[in-house]
Amino acid sequence: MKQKLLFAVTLFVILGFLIGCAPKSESPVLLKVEGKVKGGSYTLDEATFEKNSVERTIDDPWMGDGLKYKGMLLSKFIEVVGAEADASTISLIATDGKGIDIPIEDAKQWEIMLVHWADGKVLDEKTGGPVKIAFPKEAREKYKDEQWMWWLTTAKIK
Ligand SMILES: Nc1nc2c(c(=O)[nH]1)N[C@H]1C(S)=C(S)[C@@H](COP(=O)(O)O)O[C@H]1N2
Ligand SMILES: [Mo]
Repeated sequence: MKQKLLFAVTLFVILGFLIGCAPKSESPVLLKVEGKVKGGSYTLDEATFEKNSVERTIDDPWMGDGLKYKGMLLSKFIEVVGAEADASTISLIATDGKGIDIPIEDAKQWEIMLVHWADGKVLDEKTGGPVKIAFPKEAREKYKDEQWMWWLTTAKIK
């Protein structure tokens, strides 16, 4: 009886160890963040991104009005990546080398969104994924249609 118990306990310990060592299923990287962030760099994965995401109905000058977009607001992004107190600008860079600089002041004032889902589906290359930027109505005076950058993969906090 004692032996059986010992066996069961040993099995449990070994199983626990194996489960603990199993490679974690990794969440895909959405944005590499560099510059003035805690620790010098930050890798924003999809799981963390989703946890901090919100949904908004947005009129997209390129894709149409009233679209259900889900993503991270830039104000949240600054918090999550740990932007340093003296940072003033978020520079977002796309795979084609194009980019946009957004003052952190604007990010605090307006709900500027890093979009990763549209109508429940992940943005693909055709629709501007993995991440594209979307501006709310109130910010359109400053940010023109041409500045709705797609294919964002890097952010530099300056
Ligand atoms: N990453 C990225 N986003 C971008 C662009 C671009 O070249 N690269 N072009 C912008 C401009 S100038 C326009 S007019 C629209 C539409 O681009 P298109 O005419 O190439 O479809 O996307 C905007 N977003
Ligand atoms: Mo354009």
